[in-house]
Amino acid sequence: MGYDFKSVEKKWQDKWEETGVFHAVDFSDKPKFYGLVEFPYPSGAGMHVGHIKAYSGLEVISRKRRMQGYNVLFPIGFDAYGLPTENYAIKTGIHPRKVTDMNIERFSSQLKKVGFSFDWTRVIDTTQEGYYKWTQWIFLKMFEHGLAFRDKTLVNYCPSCKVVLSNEDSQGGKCDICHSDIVQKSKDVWYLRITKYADKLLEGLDEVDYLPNIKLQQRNWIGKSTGAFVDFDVKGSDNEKLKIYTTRPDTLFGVTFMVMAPEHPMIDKYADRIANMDEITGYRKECAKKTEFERTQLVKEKTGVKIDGLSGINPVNGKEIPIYISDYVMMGYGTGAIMAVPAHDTRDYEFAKVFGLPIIEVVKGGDVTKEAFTDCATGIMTNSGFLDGLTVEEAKVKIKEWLTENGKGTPKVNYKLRDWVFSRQRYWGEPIPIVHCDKCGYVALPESELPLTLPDVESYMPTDNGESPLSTLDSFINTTCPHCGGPAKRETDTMPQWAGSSWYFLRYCDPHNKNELASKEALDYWMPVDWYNGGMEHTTLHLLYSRFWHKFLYDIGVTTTKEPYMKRTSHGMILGEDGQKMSKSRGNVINPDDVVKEYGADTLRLYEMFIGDFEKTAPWSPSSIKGCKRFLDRVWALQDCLVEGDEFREPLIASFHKTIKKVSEDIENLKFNTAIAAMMGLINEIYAQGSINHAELKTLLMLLNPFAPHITEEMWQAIGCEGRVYQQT
Ligand code: ANZ
Ligand code: ZN
Repeated sequence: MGYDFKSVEKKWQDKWEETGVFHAVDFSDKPKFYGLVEFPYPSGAGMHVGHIKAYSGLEVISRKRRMQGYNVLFPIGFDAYGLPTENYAIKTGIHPRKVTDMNIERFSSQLKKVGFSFDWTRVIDTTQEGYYKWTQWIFLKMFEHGLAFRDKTLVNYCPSCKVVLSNEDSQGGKCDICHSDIVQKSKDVWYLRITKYADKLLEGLDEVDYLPNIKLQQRNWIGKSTGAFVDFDVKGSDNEKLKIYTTRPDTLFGVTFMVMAPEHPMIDKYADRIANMDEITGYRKECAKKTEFERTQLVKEKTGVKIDGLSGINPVNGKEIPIYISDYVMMGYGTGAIMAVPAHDTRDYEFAKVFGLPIIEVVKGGDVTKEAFTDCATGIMTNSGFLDGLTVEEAKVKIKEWLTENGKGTPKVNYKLRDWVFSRQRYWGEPIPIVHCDKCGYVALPESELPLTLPDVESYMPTDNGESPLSTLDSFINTTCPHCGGPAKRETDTMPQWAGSSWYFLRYCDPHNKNELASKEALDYWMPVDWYNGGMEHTTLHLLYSRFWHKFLYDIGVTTTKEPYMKRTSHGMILGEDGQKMSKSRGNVINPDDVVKEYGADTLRLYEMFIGDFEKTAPWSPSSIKGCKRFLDRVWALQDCLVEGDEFREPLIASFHKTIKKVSEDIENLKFNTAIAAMMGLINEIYAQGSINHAELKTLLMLLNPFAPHITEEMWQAIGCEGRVYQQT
């Protein structure tokens, strides 16, 4: 008897939907489990096989949790604001609203065809007024608490997308969206003061169970370092001090030159005393063309210009120190100037070699005639006056005391983390609910005026001047000041795509609430997320941003837990058959619809869990899909050798218990592939044995159900078992 997956899968999917069996129950007495997957961006390309893998991990775990007696919340939604939709809309002339609705519908039907056990009553779409009202509300709260502010700054500007990008959206000096080169442009923008939360974001990592490399990424991005500001007197000036930031004040005796960022304001201040100002101006012009990424790359040859007319005085020994400008020093970090210790810093070493500057060893242990000795955290000080003979650790303490006592410097903690550029000059995003009044400045809209709806416009083309398309809409811009009632103008920038995804996990707890972003009771019951799985590409920024918003909401009493996610894991990407990243241009993209059509949803699910280690990348393999299909056919055919019996029999009894243990444990450790392999092994043993009894088949169906829910429900019913598999314990 053949297995007709087409009609069977559809039948069960309809039943699940009609009966609402996977709806999460608010406030049930059962223990709760909140499993979260990263909600998709509903792109025009439809779903990717990578999405299936991304959701299958927690799908299996959620189904297992239900069978373990948990009340499970396993939601899905759509992160639907963003540039690709807007760009598509511009190209085709179809309004972004329409494009988004079409794409969401397509994604939903694709997800349902795979049989995921999502709670479809809690679907979120970040572009709906009922949702973004609260995104705007959170922004206003941040504004109220001084965490949203305006600043003029050099921003990363993509001339092709005509949009200002955050550093994270322009890594490598390229636009994340269109991959063109970024240029630097001065602009007034909205910022979120994430730096205020740097320490909380670091400390919180001790409370959560994230994969070690994910914690490391969070820590590195925050980049906390402990060091000191040191003041060098500037010779040739009136009492001027050149302040530097260093993590190694213990190496002060090894300073042989200093470097300022090309943009350093001291240069302009003393322009009339600098003999080679022309040369310096020329160098500065060259630097202005480069992105931060180009400037900080280690591999390139060091360049710079010596400032002729200014030099520093080393506070520890009174030595005169030449000052250079060079693009390897950034204006935006520390003080924009450094003391260079070529013996113990690689970049300084390279610079010293190019400019023929002296190299003085101050920590013993390396060979500084060959290279910088940087691995010197445990070394002994030398050539360092009153620090000689101390360990590096001791010297750090002593020099900080000395600097403080002598008024030459102060201990200082520094962070790599920058404030978050929160403005986008595009149409398809949440309007920023702020009004600008000539008298009152930037004024928040009252809460009663939320949501500030995105106007439904005919033209959402970017403007030529880099301003938002909303800036061309007089009816939108002109308003009255909520504070003084006088004429005022609305903010025309919109929020970045990161906004909607920074709090969506809260909305799932109470998605239809009209009065609050979610009720306290619902948040109390469901939060924190017990397990969050997503792509490795989101373990830095999305995780950091959403933890920041959550911590802020905790501080103002909205949320009840300090951290949003108790556990975070990541899955590996699925590559094309050729081992390359799947992409339209390479023509190696696999459409999940085709696989479902040919082999069925159970086979696709099983295959994606079997394809290799869940956390690693794996190439697509058609022959392996066929193997998974064959396995399911063999499971189906077990009905032909079914015999009576309500206990495991010798000699299968040990194998059954081993498989139960292995599948249960492997699922918890994301070892889905070996769990499936164990079931395949068991089936071989059963066939070797010649028969399977009722109790044995029931057990096998329960074990397999989280992976292949359709075929197992069908067989469960066919062999006359009570209830449904997902109701079993
Ligand atoms: C002297 C020194 C000696 C340094 C040594 C390092 C090793 P993190 O850990 O990233 O905070 N630095 C400071 N400000 C800079 C800027 N604006 N642009 C480029 N480099 C800058 O590193 C801080 C170190 O990076 C500082 O400590 C400084 O070099 C450099 F053996 O000072 B150090
Ligand atoms: Zn006003």
